[in-house]
Amino acid sequence: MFTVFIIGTAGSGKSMLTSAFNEWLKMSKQDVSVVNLDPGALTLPYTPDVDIRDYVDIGSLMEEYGLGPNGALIMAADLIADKIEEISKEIEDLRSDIVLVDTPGQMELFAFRTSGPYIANELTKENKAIVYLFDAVFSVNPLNYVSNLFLSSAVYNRFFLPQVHLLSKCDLLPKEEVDKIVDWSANPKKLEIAIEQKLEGTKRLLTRNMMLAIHKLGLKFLLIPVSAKTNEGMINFNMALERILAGGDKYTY
Ligand SMILES: Nc1nc2c(ncn2[C@@H]2O[C@H](COP(=O)(O)OP(=O)(O)OP(=O)(O)O)[C@@H](O)[C@H]2O)c(=O)[nH]1
Ligand SMILES: [Mg+2]
Repeated sequence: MFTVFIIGTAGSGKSMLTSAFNEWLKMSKQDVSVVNLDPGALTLPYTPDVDIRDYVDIGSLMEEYGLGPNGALIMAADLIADKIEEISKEIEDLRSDIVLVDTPGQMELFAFRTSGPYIANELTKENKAIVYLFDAVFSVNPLNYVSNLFLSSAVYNRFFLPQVHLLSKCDLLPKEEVDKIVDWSANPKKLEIAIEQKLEGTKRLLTRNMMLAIHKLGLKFLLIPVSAKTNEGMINFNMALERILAGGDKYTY
């Protein structure tokens, strides 16, 4: 069983991508299941096979403990960690070849508190990967793009799992803009030029130094443009995952 965690900032398109990729894999005759790990989700664009909302209820936590929504989400994450064996068994019983896990909207809850990496670790012991989403519209600005680079490095530093980087919602940008951002991800010199051209003063200085720091760490974040709306890029995305998880083979024969 291969498990794929979809991570990204709030609204970056995690749930839609989970849904679209699930459908796409099903069409390619792959044995796939979907897990919703977001206790705060009100509606989802897919029907989860395992749903964390069956284990914790944000509404009653808020009521019972007098918490705000974020306090309740933090408490929920700890409760989920306590029930991890049960949840893990429910996932295992699906006996799927590939499991897509949609993670909480508030990325920091999953990525930066101890419960998230614990959950990821305990949920399944087998082959895992992380898919990190860069929202295309947000990433047009080099300052935002570099901030996202930082966040994705922080995620990597937390989980130490193979990571695939996607430029999500690419249908919302003209092709030239998409190509430009992908170019930045492949070629730091191009990004440096964009920073010089588009930013000024302290912002320029800080962004450039942040970018150079990440580059120095030797972390590579080659972006694959995808759209959950048009299914553009799904083939490339899937190839990158197959390479990481299955050594280039299919998940299901
Ligand atoms: N045009 C376009 N819109 C998209 C795409 N993916 C997501 N969206 C829109 O972006 C918004 C957020 O999408 P979600 O999939 O809910 O994002 P999310 O990361 O799961 O959001 P949270 O879980 O609330 O943090 C919705 O309005 C989607 O319709 C895409 O590929 N193309
Ligand atoms: Mg979501």
